[in-house]
Amino acid sequence: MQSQKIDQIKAEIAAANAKSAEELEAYRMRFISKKSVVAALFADMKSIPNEQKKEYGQQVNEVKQLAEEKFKQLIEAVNTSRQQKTGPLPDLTLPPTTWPIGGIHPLTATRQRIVEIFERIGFNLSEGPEIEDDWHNFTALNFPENHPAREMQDTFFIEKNPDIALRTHTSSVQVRVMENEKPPIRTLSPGRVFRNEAISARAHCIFHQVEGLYVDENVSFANLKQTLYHFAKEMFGKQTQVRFRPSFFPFTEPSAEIDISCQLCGGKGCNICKGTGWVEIGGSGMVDPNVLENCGIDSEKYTGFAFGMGIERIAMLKYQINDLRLFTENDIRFLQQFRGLL
Ligand code: 2U9
Repeated sequence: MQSQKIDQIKAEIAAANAKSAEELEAYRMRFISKKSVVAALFADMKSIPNEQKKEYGQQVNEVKQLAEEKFKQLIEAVNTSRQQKTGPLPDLTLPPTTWPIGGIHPLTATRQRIVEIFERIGFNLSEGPEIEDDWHNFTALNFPENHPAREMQDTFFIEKNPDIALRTHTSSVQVRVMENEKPPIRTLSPGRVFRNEAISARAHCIFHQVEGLYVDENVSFANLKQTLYHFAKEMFGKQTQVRFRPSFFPFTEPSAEIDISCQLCGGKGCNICKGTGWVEIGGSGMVDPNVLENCGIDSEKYTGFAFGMGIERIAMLKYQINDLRLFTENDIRFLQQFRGLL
């Protein structure tokens, strides 16, 4: 009875095969593990009459050895077939290969920081198309019919169609916001803009802007100044001074250029600020009533302020970068310096 069982298990072991790790595990469970048929044979020992115990023990030990021997062979076979399929395993004791980790592009980091500062004081983000029509890019913004910015040499028109162009500023996004929403409006539009200019250290035909717009009842120039003071100090540090210089833009009245105290010399005068102690970071002003009306907002009831700045310019001032072309050349030696920025 027992010897029949032993013969059957021996035959099963001899016939066993494994082509995969799963089959190998099934074999281990059946013949090697604590719950295996071989373990059961050992457990049967107590029901064997004493005079047969010795012989039975020898037979069971033999089965155990056969099972283990076969297990080794099967492991070997499965490994060989895996290596034939995928090649030999690498040396798993070697230290791992480390790949250089990329960094955030300085323009992205600068944009994110600007966005964060304005989001915290209640501005939300708006986006719009890079290909614009004349209305949203120029006419709604109070550009006169003969304004030089509308000329081919300043603006990229699509297929010489005078109505469709690559946006020259992200103000066009804010025109869309005003057309679609009612005040209070507090919105920030970062984005890529295009101007037909020769590429140099100080100018590029593609660059990035952030423009802000706040429209509500009783919005004043004092609100504009306070908002930009706050921004300048958050962006460049508490010691930063801000000044406004009168200027002109078709879409704001009055208008002002925004200067901050030079980061390099702290206002004493150096070659970055050309000896003045001040550097320009953007423009601003009270939204021209014509612009509000063009966008369907009652200019008797509402007023607004707006500002704009170049992200490249802010990044250049913040990180002391002296050539705009570095942002787009993807020179790894330049980019690596900004690793871990965010
Ligand atoms: C609406 C109305 C008015 C946004 C403004 C500026 C002044 C400005 C420049 C800074 C450097 C562009 O990147 S730059 O060349 N921008 O000087 N932008 S006020 O005025 C708006 C915006 C939207 C509806």
